[in-house]
Amino acid sequence: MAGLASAFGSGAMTNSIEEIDNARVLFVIGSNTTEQHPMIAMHMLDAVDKGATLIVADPRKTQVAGFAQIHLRQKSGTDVALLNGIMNVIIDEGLVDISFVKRRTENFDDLEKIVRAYSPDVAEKITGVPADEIKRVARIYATEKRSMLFYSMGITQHITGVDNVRSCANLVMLTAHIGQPMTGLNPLRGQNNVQGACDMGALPDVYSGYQRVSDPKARRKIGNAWGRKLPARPGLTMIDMFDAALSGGLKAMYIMGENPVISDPDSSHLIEAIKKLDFLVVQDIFMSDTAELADVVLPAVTFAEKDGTFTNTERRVQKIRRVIRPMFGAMPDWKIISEVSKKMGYDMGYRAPHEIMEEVALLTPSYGGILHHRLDNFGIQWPCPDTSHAGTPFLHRKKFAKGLGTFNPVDFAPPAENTDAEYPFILTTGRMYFRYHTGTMCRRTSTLEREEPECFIEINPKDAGRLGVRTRNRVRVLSRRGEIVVNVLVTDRTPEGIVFIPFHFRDAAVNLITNPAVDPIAKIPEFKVCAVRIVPLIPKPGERQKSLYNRKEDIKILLELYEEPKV
Ligand SMILES: Nc1nc2c(c(=O)[nH]1)N[C@H]1C(S)=C(S)[C@@H](COP(=O)(O)OP(=O)(O)OC[C@H]3O[C@@H](n4cnc5c(=O)[nH]c(N)nc54)[C@H](O)[C@@H]3O)O[C@H]1N2
Ligand SMILES: Nc1nc2c(c(=O)[nH]1)N[C@H]1C(S)=C(S)[C@@H](COP(=O)(O)OP(=O)(O)OC[C@H]3O[C@@H](n4cnc5c(=O)[nH]c(N)nc54)[C@H](O)[C@@H]3O)O[C@H]1N2
Ligand SMILES: [Mo]
Repeated sequence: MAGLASAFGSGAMTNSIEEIDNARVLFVIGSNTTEQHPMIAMHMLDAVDKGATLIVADPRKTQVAGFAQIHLRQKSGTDVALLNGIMNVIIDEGLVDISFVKRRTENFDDLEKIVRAYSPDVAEKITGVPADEIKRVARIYATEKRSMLFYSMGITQHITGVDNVRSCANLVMLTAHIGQPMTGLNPLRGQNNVQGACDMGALPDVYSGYQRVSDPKARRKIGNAWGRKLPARPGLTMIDMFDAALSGGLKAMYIMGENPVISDPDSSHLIEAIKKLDFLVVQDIFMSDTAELADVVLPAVTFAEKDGTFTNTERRVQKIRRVIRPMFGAMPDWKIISEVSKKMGYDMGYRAPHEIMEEVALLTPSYGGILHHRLDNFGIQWPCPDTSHAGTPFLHRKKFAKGLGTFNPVDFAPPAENTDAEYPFILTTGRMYFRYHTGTMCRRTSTLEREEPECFIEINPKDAGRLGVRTRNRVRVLSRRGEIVVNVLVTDRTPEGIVFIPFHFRDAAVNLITNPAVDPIAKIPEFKVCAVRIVPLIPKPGERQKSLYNRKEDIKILLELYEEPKV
């Protein structure tokens, strides 16, 4: 999910969460912030209370859109056209920060050429957003100095994910909303430590700190520290790995902290690939759906049972501390990996997490001054080159990491799958407040479970009328990959022609029907757009609607969780 190349560096917030409070414009595109990043959303709502303008661009009427002064409801997968339209107005009306563009960027002429073709009227035709709204947003975002842009999966989970991020970067540079406090290009990263995992090189083409595997100097430096010659060729991405497993080129896999059986697109294809493997190891804190398919399951401990660090979306490295003793002989992930490595003939020699951090600091310029003993209070934001450095609240102050910021103009391209007579609806998928991903963790708490016990599909009232379905009716949802059965939720949260299903429910796993098409550069799947057909299911006379929990083992678990209401 990471490694999205931007015009000027790696994928973390350029600025800090605290700065949000005093920003004047918040442009939130493809992020359901109040539900998915509630702590960050609190800062946004504080800013709104102080008079900031909140602009949300999302096809769905999300909770955060309810707080916005302007809500742009573009058709799914048309963000490049929307952003080009906004930049067209900025150029046309002379709102470009010319001195910034001259001093700090390159390739403006190419951007101008492409963007000129996206007049507000052209952008309206593609996106469905009224031309006047596009003009209004362009003026507000460009003219206010303290304008912050935020994006999340609504921008990245497309075959044009990199194009979308590039368009956001183009907009930010065009208006000089970068390199100053209360500005910036701010991706809201997902998991507690996805930023840290990427920073540490859990990507196929980089070592820690985004030092490239293909760079002989980096390879030699790290190889020397480890006493091994390192391969010069980048590894495979996750999607490529499963394809290789399916074609027989990859024989064994070690999956750690991930439940791809539920979270990857087109999951029946994925399960087929897993079954072809000779050997599968899964390292998890619970028996996940993927662990059930493994030859060996290695039990890891949770965040509360280990020491170490997590790095959050604003690049802040924070210390975590063990508060309960590990149970059932489970071990921290680092320890399991070290033990496996030792058995395979290479002794990593770490005795505790702080020793690993010392090695990270030694080999990673941006983490050079980040050591456990310095993290006790508030943590430190990278880059932090040495132990006298206090960390970096916002990036790109004087120059971009690569020198000049490059405009990467992009043309609009449609999603991989379009609607037609057979599959007339666009399906978009995502999350909701009360659930966490595939449910291996959150399904174990009854307080969360009761909030939204079953999977649903959001359908606009007009579409529901045409289909003849009501809330809580059951429908089949079919794509070119497969089908699931879900409950209907009639709501104007989703616009006509678009339906939404959360991916949290294993009993109606939406990834059985999503499209595995990926962005050619970032290899991120197009979770946000595929084409589906909806078929109403009406119970026969005298029959009651069967529960979605229709598998034997699920009913058993369910009965254990419930008690009879007391009369
Ligand atoms: N409670 C809870 N919080 C979470 C998570 C969770 O599972 N549960 N997961 C965490 C993780 S790992 C992540 S990555 C984040 C994700 O956080 P978000 O990205 O905010 O969540 P999503 O629901 O995936 O999608 C965000 C929005 O994208 C919109 N969208 C769909 N198509 C398009 C489009 O074409 N363009 C635009 N602009 N928007 C579109 C959807 O309507 C949706 O509101 O949340 C994190 N926080
Ligand atoms: N349709 C659709 N699919 C999506 C998305 C979408 O928007 N739509 N979003 C995608 C995104 S952004 C994400 S991030 C993925 C998430 O997909 P996954 O990462 O596969 O989902 P999780 O349920 O978070 O699974 C994490 C696993 O890690 C385990 N775990 C937790 N803590 C630890 C630990 O400390 N050590 C170890 N070893 N294991 C641990 C949990 O028990 C769980 O089984 O889903 C992706 N899939
Ligand atoms: Mo994520």
